[in-house]
Amino acid sequence: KDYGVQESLKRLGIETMNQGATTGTDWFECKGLVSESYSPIDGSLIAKVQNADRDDYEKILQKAQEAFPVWKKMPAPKRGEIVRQIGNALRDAKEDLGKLVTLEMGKIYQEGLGEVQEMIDICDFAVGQSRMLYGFTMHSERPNHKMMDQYHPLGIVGVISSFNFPVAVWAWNAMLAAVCGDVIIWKPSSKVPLCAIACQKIIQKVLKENNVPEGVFNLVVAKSSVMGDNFIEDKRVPLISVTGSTAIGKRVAEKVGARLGRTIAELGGNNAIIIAPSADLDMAVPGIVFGSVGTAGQRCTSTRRLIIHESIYEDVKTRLLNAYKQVEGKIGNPLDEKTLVGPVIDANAVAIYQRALSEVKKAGGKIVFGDKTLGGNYVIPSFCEVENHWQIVQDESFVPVLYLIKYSTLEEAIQLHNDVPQGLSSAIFTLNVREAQTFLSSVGSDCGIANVNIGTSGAEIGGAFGGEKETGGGRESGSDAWKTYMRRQTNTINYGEELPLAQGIKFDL
Ligand code: UN1
Repeated sequence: KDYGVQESLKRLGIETMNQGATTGTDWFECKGLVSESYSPIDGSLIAKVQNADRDDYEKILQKAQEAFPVWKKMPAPKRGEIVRQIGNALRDAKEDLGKLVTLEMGKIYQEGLGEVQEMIDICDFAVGQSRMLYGFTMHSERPNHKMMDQYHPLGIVGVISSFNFPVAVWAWNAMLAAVCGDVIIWKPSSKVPLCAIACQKIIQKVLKENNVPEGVFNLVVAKSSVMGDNFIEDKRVPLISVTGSTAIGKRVAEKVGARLGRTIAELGGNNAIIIAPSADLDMAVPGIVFGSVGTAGQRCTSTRRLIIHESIYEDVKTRLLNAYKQVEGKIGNPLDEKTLVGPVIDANAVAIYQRALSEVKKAGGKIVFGDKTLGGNYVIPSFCEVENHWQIVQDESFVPVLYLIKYSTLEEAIQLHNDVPQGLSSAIFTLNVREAQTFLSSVGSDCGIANVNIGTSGAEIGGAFGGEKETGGGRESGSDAWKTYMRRQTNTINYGEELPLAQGIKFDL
């Protein structure tokens, strides 16, 4: 069954394999190697992609450089108008693009649609933001002086995105950067190039219709090994926003830091939920299950650890067992609307799943459910009883394996919670206001995201997204994350006829 996939690909302008290779740019043919994109659903070849080589990268970079002076001079609300139209074009393409996300990445269609919705939402957010690039005004200590902040466009923003959110995380970065007056070069994960090409086509159409230079939004499809360090070491790219593993992020941050460039790093998570004695378990269990098995455990916000009060531990375990059994019956083709869990991305992810579970067993843990592969890239989501300090529990395994840990006091729960290298997302289920507020206080969760009575994943675009410690420290998406995409300037203006110095210094000539 095709689920209308071929029709969607056609409407998105993705040429399938029989028609030669699809390229990442609209305005010239790249000359790099031809790579292939396979669907994790059944391992079939979707299309071939003509990659960029180093010369192509140079051409694309120049195109971006040419576009920047034009784009940055356009008033911000006018840039917002272009982003508004991009949002509408994404609305029109929502089903097709959502289907392509499912086909190429393997998340269920509902989540594919949700991901495109995130793009639409950030477009709307960015349109509003384009009229709110606010700075403060300050009262000067000197007479007849005034002071203010200004935010100016920064330049070329590099976006390196990961396979698990092939389109949304790029959009968080790109749409904000665009209203800020920056131009964007996107290097998507080489596991999901077609999603990026489809977005690029949608955007280029809008740019063309509005006579905006094509170099405002650029796409470089290339293997990291081919691009080498060109991109991250390139001084012409003042900001690199990277999403991926902690190992990748460290490397990018080192290279960009060495040239004193700016980075936004959104890296690994080891997200936990504390289940307190008063928790409403009818709410908590679906929250846990969506967080741990949703997207087949491949969100950076996926729930990896459950820290459960001893008085309700057995009850939670039984309820989870029932829920996971139901999920087991709904593993399969993610295009099928009855499916809740699709495949993991590739054979390597299956191996990570197997390794995680065998490490748990080696350490003396107990696997309560799962520990079974189903052929292809399909695995049964698993949960097990572990100790927090075990190396395997300290690491982020990007697969649907959930760890259960018992606690007796809230203090102990928070200590276990924070005792991992990562710090992205966290949650507590409790009806006790003291516990909830303690969890959100300075002695509570050390993560960038801390929730009460909802799970760790599925954040809205309106909040700043990112985390602490090995998660990298950057913030993307909502709140005032836009400021990172701009160059800040403090202005002092003297409208008087004297030249008093600050701090009352006398300097008489
Ligand atoms: C990611 O996995 O890189 O909060 C991003 C969430 C989504 C974004 C996840 N809105 O789960």
